[in-house]
Amino acid sequence: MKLVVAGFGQCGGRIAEEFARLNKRARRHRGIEIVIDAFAVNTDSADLAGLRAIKTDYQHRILIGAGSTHGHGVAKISEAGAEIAKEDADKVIDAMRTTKQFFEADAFLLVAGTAGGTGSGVTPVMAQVLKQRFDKPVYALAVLPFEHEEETEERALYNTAVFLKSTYSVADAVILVDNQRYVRKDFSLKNNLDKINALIVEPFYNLLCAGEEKKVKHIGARMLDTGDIVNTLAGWTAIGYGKAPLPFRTLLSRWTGNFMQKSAQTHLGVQAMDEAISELSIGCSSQDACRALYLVSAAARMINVDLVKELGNHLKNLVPKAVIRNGDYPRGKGVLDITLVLSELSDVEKVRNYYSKSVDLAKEISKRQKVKASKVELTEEAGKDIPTLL
Ligand SMILES: Nc1nc2c(ncn2[C@@H]2O[C@H](COP(=O)(O)OP(=O)(O)OP(=O)(O)O)[C@@H](O)[C@H]2O)c(=O)[nH]1
Ligand SMILES: [Mg+2]
Repeated sequence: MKLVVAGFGQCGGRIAEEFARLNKRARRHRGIEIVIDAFAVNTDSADLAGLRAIKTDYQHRILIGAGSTHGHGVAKISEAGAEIAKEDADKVIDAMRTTKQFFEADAFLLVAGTAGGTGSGVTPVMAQVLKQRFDKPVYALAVLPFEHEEETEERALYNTAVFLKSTYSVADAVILVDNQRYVRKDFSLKNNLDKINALIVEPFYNLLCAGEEKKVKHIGARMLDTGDIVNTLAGWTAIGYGKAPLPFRTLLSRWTGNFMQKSAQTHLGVQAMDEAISELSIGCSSQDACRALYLVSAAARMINVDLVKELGNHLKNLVPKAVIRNGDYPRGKGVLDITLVLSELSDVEKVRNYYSKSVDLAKEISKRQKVKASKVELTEEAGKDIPTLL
């Protein structure tokens, strides 16, 4: 599957950049393209300048709203981000169209942190415009705030709720990524975000590559292609990745017909699947998924009918309501890995909480805006008899 990736705001831009890196890796190691082009869009010129892997020209690092913000950002006001996007959407689309293979893309992936003003305001508007202009799926990758941000910044909650409601109503799927789930004790603060971003995009590597393989030896018995992904992604979505290192003896042995060995392989597969479930990008109940997809990837001799069947049975128990699609991808040597997508989730507790916590906030924020406006009227009224020098 080939994507056009656009990141909005600082977080979006940095993750779009990680997708550009993923493409370089696919090209170098596998000779295939999975990201046709990657763009970063921001109201803040300093954020755009800080990127590394996005091409440096103004058609890839796109500054919007310069007329109103002068390149200084919208300071967490998502309404301002949305207004700017309505005015400057054409600028972004014109830049995207300059990409040579633009029309070869299978889908758009729009990425943003939901807590800031630019990403949360611009993304839903761009998703709507892209849906209106092109006949391609539009997916959003929504990065939810860390716990400490939710506790201390009311705007983080409010922007997230507004983003989720608006984007869900226009995009084909919203892939939820909870920043808090990626925090690891062994990450130092400085390179924390870089590591988190790498972890966020990793599950997309095999998923996007599998259907683009041209060499027969890397094409599975059941190849997972773009159609499988498009038919799986719908509504609220979680993605996960798990791997099981192959024991030394399995690596050495060329004979896979042995019963003991087969059951050991199946066990590894189930282990990787369980890790993928526990490492999903958002906490959710697998029982709520109406669609699911898994891709098993390992050396060709490791993948056999029994393994695929066992994994299917295992997943069916975990996601009883879901239509399950699957594929195998003969790639790699020392590890067996599973990419898992749970989609069309009928409930996500975190989303429900954002909505319920933001109802009062929405009232409060609109009240404050009215008070501000009436104060302006008041000072104008009070000063009406004072002469002006202008
Ligand atoms: N995973 C991840 N999260 C990030 C990154 N940068 C910022 N965030 C998170 O994204 C949210 C803030 O969004 P930003 O992207 O900084 O804000 P913005 O969209 O640029 O909006 P404004 O700066 O308000 O105009 C917070 O929850 C941050 O924790 C990043 O590189 N990776
Ligand atoms: Mg910013």
